[in-house]
Amino acid sequence: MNDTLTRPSRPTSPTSDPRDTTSELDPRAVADLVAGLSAPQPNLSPKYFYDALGSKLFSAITLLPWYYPTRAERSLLAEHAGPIAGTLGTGITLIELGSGSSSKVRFLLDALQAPNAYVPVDIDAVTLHQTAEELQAAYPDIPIRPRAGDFTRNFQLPPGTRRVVFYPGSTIGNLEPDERMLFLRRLADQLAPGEGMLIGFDLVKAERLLHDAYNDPIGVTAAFNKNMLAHLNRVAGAGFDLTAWEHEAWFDTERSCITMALRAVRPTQVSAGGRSWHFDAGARIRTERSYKFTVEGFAQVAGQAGLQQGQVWTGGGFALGWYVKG
Ligand code: SAH
Ligand code: AVI
Repeated sequence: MNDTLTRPSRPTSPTSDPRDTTSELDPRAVADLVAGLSAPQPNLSPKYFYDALGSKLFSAITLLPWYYPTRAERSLLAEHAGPIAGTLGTGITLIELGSGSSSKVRFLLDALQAPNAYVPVDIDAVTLHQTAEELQAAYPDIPIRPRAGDFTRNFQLPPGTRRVVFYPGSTIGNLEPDERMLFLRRLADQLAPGEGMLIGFDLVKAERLLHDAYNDPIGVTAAFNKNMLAHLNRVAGAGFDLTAWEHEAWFDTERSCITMALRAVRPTQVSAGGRSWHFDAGARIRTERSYKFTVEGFAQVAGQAGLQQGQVWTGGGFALGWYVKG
């Protein structure tokens, strides 16, 4: 037997989803890329992490021993499913923002009394529709109505009986404070009195734990971070050289957030939308901020958006709170 490893005869394409054969560019992604790279401190929105591969890399992150938030939130949901379902109420329309693999919602769907419908919303349409199909098979009596799209862009809540917005994962922590406020206000304005949001958010904790959660030694977080460049090469025609950038993540004490960035390991060029940018070795592009909160601080944010804090369940350095429209 010949056990020599063979190389593929052609180099594989740098696309992040090998099944995607489209070459059409997304004009919004091109505009975001041009604006982000032209900023005094170059930055790209974390929403560009999530193509089909990015969603899978995120799922892999959730299995890492160092990434505590997913395990902590799942434990809260498992432990308090009954009281949480009681708080949310009977016959609700459950809308999940950033549903991803929709694995956490199963705790709620198992515990809720006669939910009217489940509406998962996600920017990664491939993962969204695959997951919705699996979920529909597992919960044949609950209508599952997936909606693909960017929830930060003029998102309209679907109509329904007593709507509850489930926003887990501390995905809210990836919005900047001004975006977060606008976003929560826009949602709160659409809710009727008594409707509300069940929000998962990460708590401030020892810097070492935070650092390790975003700097895993296996390199999954680094791959997740770099996949954004592969995604933008595909959808925005960005000419990122994937070998020229490395992952960085550190805790920013002043802002109380982890910042993730890609750092040029040598001088490199990027071109897109008829523009080009030069990055010196050591230059950074910020790709994500992940804000960490206190329960009191988050209650204030919610209050300013018109949502009143109800019960909050905490554990494992994570919080899951009910915020209701008054
Ligand atoms: N809720 C899951 C997944 C969190 S990862 C969990 O708690 O584990 C963040 C999810 O939000 C991803 O599935 C990503 O595709 C989605 N997402 C991020 N930004 C988004 C946006 N602007 N609009 C819609 N979905 C978004
Ligand atoms: C989805 N979001 C809340 C994750 C976070 O922790 O900010 C994304 C992530 N970034 C690196 N690891 C995980």
